[in-house]
Amino acid sequence: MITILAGGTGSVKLVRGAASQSRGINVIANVGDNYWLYGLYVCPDIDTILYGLADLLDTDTGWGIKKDTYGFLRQMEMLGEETWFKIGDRDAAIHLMRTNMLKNGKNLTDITAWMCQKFAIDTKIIPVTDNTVETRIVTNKGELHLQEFWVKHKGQNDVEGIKYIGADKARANPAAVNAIHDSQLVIIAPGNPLTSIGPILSIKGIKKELSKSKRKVVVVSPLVGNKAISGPAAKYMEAAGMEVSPYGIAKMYSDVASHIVIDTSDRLLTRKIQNLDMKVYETKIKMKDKSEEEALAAFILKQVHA
Ligand code: FO1
Repeated sequence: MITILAGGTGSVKLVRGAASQSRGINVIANVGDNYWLYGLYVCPDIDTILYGLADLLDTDTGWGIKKDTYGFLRQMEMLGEETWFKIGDRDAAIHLMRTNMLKNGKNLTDITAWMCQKFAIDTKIIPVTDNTVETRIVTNKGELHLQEFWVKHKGQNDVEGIKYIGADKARANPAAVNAIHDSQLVIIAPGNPLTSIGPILSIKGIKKELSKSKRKVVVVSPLVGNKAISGPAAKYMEAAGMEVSPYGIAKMYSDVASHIVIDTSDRLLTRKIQNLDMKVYETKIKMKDKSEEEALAAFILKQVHA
């Protein structure tokens, strides 16, 4: 059994690669990006994994459903609503069903399992918690929800810090804790360390189980050199006072992971990372197409052993 900790657009490629190599994959999904909009509960990271595995993901944007239409959004605009968050028509159906099921007393875990069944996905997508955890970006202009900072304001404000509101009270999903415990290998996907994986680690029960399982946990660097493969990871890492490099990544995860995969071009850092008591693997980590997703997943499954 293999478990992958995953956020959004950076993580889905590895999840897809792993699912092509092995059955019985569990994905523990971030919920910190979840956002209420027009009375609908949007779970971007769960949906990105869902659409990615169902081969429905819009791979140009990295989110949403490919070839979706935007009639619903145009109508909201006509009604005077803000439309900076682009919800497509088919995507909206997912949020609507989820919201109705929540209103009828179902929890996010059961709803997500039902969605996986509807999309005929045999990978298990497990929300890290059924409680609310909200990632907020502290900026020079005040605190913003991650979606407002990144999508509405286009990540323009200076970042002073990141908060995971509700994490201290959130109960780790027992299915997530069991998945970590029962897996031979746990992979931390190359997602944003502070806004995709950080909220997962901010939940005590998850961090504790990972620390206990450290010998079988491998992290895949989301950086090559001092640049994020995609998204604003470098900006957030700087604000958190971290070194923006695969070494900074290794340091952040060194209490929950004992293996790290870095890009071959970063091999000069291997020695320094080994001093953190981590085993280092060098390979090509950028995944530009399906064959590269499969190649990286196959490399990890073959090379990394507890
Ligand atoms: N990202 C954008 O940059 N612009 C959007 O309008 C946008 C809409 C959107 C709708 C549904 C969804 O599931 C994701 C969406 N995203 C959009 C992606 C999202 O903001 C983030 O990339 C993730 O939360 C990060 O993992």
